[in-house]
Amino acid sequence: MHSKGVKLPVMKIILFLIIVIALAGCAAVEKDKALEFMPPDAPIQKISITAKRFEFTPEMLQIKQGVHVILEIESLDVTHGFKIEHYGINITIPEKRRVAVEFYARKPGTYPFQCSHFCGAGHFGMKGKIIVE
Ligand SMILES: [Cu+2]
Repeated sequence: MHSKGVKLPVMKIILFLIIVIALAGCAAVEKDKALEFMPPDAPIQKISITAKRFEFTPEMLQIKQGVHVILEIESLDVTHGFKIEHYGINITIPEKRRVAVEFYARKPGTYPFQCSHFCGAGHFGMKGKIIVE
């Protein structure tokens, strides 16, 4: 009976540690979903971006934390894609068309974006980044 009384707290501690480690693992891969957690009074910032083989212009966007960002992306030539992994955004921009995506810049950080629709030889180098500060 005595040994059982000692083991039980140990088991509880091990279980607790497993839960803590599991939660920490989830936090490490936490992503923002586009407009999740956006307060209704978040200031809006519209930014125009052009896409053409094989670059986005501008390729670096600096955004203040807490802003509701609306990106208007226009393809000047062929069909491109626009993907921001962090915000769960991935859309197609048909040739010579303009498409808007929006997200809430909740946390500071550097979030890469890229073309997600194969557009030719330089496709995999067609990328940029969003810096939220
Ligand atoms: Cu592409």
